[in-house]
This record gives sequence, structure tokens and C-alpha cells, in this order.
Amino acid sequence: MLLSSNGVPIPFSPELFGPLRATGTSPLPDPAALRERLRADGYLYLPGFLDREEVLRLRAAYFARLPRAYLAPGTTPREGVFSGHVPPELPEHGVAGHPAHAFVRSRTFDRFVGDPRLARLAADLLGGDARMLPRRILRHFHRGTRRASRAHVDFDYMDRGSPRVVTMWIPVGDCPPRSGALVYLEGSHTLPPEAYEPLRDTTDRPGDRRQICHDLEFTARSLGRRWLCADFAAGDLMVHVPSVIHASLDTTTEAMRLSVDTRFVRRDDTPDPRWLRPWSADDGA
Ligand SMILES: O=C(O)CCC(=O)C(=O)O
Repeated sequence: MLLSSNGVPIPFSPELFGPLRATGTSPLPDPAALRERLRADGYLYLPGFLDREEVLRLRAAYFARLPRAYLAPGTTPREGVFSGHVPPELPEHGVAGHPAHAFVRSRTFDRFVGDPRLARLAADLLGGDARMLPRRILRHFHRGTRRASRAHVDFDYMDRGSPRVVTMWIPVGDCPPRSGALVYLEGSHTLPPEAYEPLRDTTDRPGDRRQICHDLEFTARSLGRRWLCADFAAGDLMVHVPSVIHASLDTTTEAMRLSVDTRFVRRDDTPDPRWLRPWSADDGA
């Protein structure tokens, strides 16, 4: 199988891809064990941490806000199947006037991300009372765009505040690699930034040094590490540290890729001020 990210192909081979290590959620290990695993791996993959039905309700609620022509005829918003046609009157994803912009400011969205289990997990991982940063992102990709998240570490986007951050990534729907899953570069949170600095010269966005690279095969081979991935299902939760390299794959399935990412810091830490406002896709943060 050939995957791609930002249109650049990458073979789905054992040399380049491996499985994410799952942490069981029933019961969830104790906080010390969770912290130790996050420290060791740079991520926690928590299958079924959230209620699948609740996640699918959020999926339905978002896709129901899009013009009907976005969805394939005879399918439901909950399925989120792309029609192949983006209504031309729709603004760019996530800017004012696009449904994603209003959705991240809605009560439905607030209730979902306000799930106390997420805040509790963040507090357990950060070792103190945690606060969710208001800039919470809703990402939506569909087949045909050859657009995905380039290899990056979160701290490069939030380096004006405390580095003691945990990110939670929530697939809002089933999300196998071909639907545009997130992938993590194995053990990359232990690399000194100088190790991947030279990769920033190989880029399809020369004006932005924050991302590391858009070519995932080149990144894996240059750093001698595999991309770790999973067949994500609605209800799964990923948590990661701000120093782990991650990226996403292109969406090539009929089903659209929808996800939420949100970050927590300790209440007694100072966060990057750019993350204190609700997300807008053109906010430059
Ligand atoms: O969903 C994506 O494609 C990127 C998400 C991400 O980079 C993050 O959650 O830190």
C-alpha cells in the first residue's frame, strides 16, 4: 500500500511504519504509570478512552452544519462521506463564516471537550491542577486535497510559554491511516532539536521554519526512525508531549477525516498567549 502526506508518497512498509503501543483503558493504569509511559514513549495511545457514541454525535453535529452538497447523496452527517464537491460559497476551513469557526465556539463543542475525564487525565499527567487552553482546533480533511499536517513538534508553535504541556488529539470518527491518521516518529521526543534542524531546509513552505518537513519518508530515513500509526476508532484518544515529532497522512477514503486537538497546562504555569484565544484558521498561531 502506498500512502502519502501533502501529496508526497510514502510506502506503507515495515521499514517505515510500526504500530503505536496501546495503553489499556479498562481500567486505566494509575497516574504514576501513565506519567512513566508518557515520559518513555512521548505519547499515550488510549483506545476507547472516550464514549464512541458521544464522539460520533459530535461528528454528526459538525457535518450537519455543512451545506448538504458537501455530503454524498444518501449518506448521513454522522457518516461524514464526501460528495467530491466543496460548495463554492463556503469560506476557507476554520475562518470566520466557515461552520468550523462557529462550531469550536458552540456549547456542543464546549461540552464535548469539557469532559471532566480529559481534565482529570491532564492533571494526572502534569502532576497538578490543569487548565485547557482556549485555542482548540477542529481539523477536517477530505480526499483529493493532498493536504495534511507536516512533521513538526508542538513546542515550535507555543514557545512563548511553559513547555510543560500535554496535547490531546481526538479522532472524531474512525480514522485508519488512509483516512489521514496522525503518525508519530518513534522515540523522537528524546532527540535534541539540532538533530532535525537540517531537515527544515527540505520543505514545501520555505517561509515557515516551524514545521520540520513535508516529506515523511525523507524524515524517517534521515532520522533513522519509523512512523508509528494505528487504525484509530471513534472513542480513541492520543496524548502527546510537545517535543515529539508527528505529522498526518493524506485522506484518501470516501469518509472525511475530522479531529479535535486541545492542549492543557498546569494552572500555575504561564501559557503561550497565542493559545489563549479561541482558534481561527487564520490566527497565525
Ligand atoms: O490533526 C492533525 O493533522 C495535526 C494535529 C497535531 O499536530 C496535534 O494535535 O498536535
